[in-house]
Amino acid sequence: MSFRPLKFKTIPADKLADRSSRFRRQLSTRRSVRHFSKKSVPLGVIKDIVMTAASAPSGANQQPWSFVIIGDQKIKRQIRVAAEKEEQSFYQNRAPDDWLERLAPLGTDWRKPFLEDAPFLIAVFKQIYGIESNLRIKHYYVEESVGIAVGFLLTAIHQTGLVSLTHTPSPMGFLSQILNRPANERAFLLIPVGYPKEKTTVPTITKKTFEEISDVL
Ligand code: IYR
Repeated sequence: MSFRPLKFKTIPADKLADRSSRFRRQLSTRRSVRHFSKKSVPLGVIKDIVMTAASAPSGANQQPWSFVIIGDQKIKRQIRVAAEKEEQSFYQNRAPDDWLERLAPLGTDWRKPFLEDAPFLIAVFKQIYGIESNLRIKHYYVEESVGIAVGFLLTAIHQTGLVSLTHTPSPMGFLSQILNRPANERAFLLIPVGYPKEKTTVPTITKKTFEEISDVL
C-alpha cells in the first residue's frame, strides 16, 4: 500500500462553530417523505448521489454494497405490487399490536404508491461476502459499512434538494428476484427519491435533546 499526503484545509477553531451550526440547521430540515411528485429528476444527479454514498468509509475498504437505480416504470410497478403484498400481510397479520401502535401516529399503511410515483428508487444491497478470483472472501462490518453509506446517501439527497424515504418492506427477498441480484447480496433498504408531492404534510415529531442522547465526560 502506498501513502500520499492528506488533502486537508485547516479551518481555524473560531470558525468551526458557525460551520457546525449551519450544517446542523441544513440537515435538521430533512424529513422522511411518503408522498412523491411524478416530476422527473436527471439520472446524472442520482448517479452523483450514489457516488457520494459510495465514498463512505467501510470495513477494510471492502465497500460491501451495491446500489440499483430504478427509473423504469414497469420495474417500479413490479416492486410496488410485490412490496404491497408483503406489507398487507405485515399490517393485517404479522405485525404485533405494540408495533402497530408505534406506527399509528406516522399514518403508514400497506399502500405504497410512492414506489411508482417517485422518479427513481434506489435499492441498496449489502454484500454478505465478496467474490475475488471466483472465491468467497469474508466481508467485515457489513451492517455498519452499509449503514454509514446510506447515511451519506440520505445526506446527499437532502443537500441536493430532493426528498427520500428509508422504506423497509419486510421481508425484502422479492427485490433480489425482481432485480436479479447475485447470491452474495441481500436487500438492505429501498429508497424512493424525488420531489415531494405538492401540499405534502409530514407528522409533527420531535428529536431527542442533546442531554437525552449523549453524555460528555
Ligand atoms: N415496513 C413497514 C412498516 C414500518 C416500520 C417502521 I419501524 C417504520 O418506521 C415505518 C413503517 C412500512 O414501510 O410501512
